[in-house]
Amino acid sequence: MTSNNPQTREWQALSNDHHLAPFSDFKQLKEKGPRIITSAKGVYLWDSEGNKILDGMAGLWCVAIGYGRDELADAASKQMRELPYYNLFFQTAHPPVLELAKVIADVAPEGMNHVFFTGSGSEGNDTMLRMVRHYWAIKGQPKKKVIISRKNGYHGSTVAGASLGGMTYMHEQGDLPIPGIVHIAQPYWFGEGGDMTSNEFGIWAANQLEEKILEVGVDNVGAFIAEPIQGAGGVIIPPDSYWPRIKEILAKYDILFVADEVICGFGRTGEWFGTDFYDLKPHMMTIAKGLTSGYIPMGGLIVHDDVVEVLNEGGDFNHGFTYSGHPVAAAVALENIRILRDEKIVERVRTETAPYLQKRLRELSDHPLVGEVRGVGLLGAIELVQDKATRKRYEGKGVGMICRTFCFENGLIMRAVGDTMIIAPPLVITPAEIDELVTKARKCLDLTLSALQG
Ligand code: PXG
Repeated sequence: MTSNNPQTREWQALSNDHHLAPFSDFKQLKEKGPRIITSAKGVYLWDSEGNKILDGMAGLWCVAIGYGRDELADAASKQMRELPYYNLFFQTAHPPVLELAKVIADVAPEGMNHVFFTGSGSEGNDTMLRMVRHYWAIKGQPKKKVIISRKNGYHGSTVAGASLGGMTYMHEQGDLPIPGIVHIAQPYWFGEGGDMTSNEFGIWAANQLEEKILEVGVDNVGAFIAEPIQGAGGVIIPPDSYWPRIKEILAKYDILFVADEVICGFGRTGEWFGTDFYDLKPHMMTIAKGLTSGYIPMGGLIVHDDVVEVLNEGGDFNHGFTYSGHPVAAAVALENIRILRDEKIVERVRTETAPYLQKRLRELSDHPLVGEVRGVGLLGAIELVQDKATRKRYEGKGVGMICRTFCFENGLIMRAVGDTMIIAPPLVITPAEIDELVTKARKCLDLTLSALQG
């Protein structure tokens, strides 16, 4: 409890007494007290101490159109007055969900024309797992149950989501993964590439998929799931050789390919989807986050026509949520996508702000702490190292956390994944705001270096 502000202290006391926060050490949070975020506009947040903070993470990778857009609030309010809730079970539907499914099909890659809605990305991936197994059962191959995923991938925090994900610290709590989910190496050259060149390593990592398919037996494998670019794992941009080799392997074996677009989707790479950026041609795409710019929870699974054709022959799909396709969420998503399209935000990322951010970020490569700067679109990662040439880390110093704390104190949200600093600002960030972000990032790198030397 560090604040002198009575209002902040009151909120922190409520946190201590009643709130259990996600992905947190409850006891440690009680000692430190949470920072209370009270309002936001554009790319900026304000906390209860009056600090203005540049949000380099778009909330949690989601606030694509920036904070404070009245149009989304108005869309929600209008829909709440007209039809605040109705379900999609028992042969009913409502206009916002139908219009939204059509608009998503318009912006999604060719053939991706059907959407199953959920309340989150995790539920989208639960839906995927059940739909993949249902699909193969309908096709008379019920043994094709195994889903291949990747170490250090992130696919959510439900039992299926956390199992699909490759976060060992999540698996350790509660006997995960569940049976039928196996993991292969990730294409993280900087961390795991050893003496290989980036492209050699990309081929090696992709070949792990083929090895795993052969080990499990193609008759037992239902699908491969991957993020086009791993987000929560530390903005892992695969080597150029990776996706082309994965595509060759997928073409060889009869399994489904699921692109988890929860972070890459809706413009983050400068294309509508990460699959457009890498030309991946998936059978299913998990979506959430940018779908509503985080203004209201919503996720879903976009499904290719070829898969739907099979599902159409399978009778009931016994799966769904009370809030599948919630009308208020659908109305907000519709307005969000209208803004993304009308204001040409994805095009602006591709042609203007992504090239500018990537150029400015790479200027940080000369900093003594920085081993690599990488990025695509409005995603960026900065690797903090002790020795640039050997990529040796500062072992046991928690450098990433030191840097993250300096960032917070200096008005910038930049996340730490281990000793990798990551950013994913709102898609509406301007060149001037990018300048501010990079200037603050350099200052915090300097402060981190001084702290390590002091
Ligand atoms: N897939 C991907 C690729 C994600 O990034 C999910 C699925 C799950 O979505 P929901 O809506 O169920 O959270 C995500 C979510 C982090 C962090 O630390 C990232 C996410 C969630 C929480 C923390 O970067 N991504």
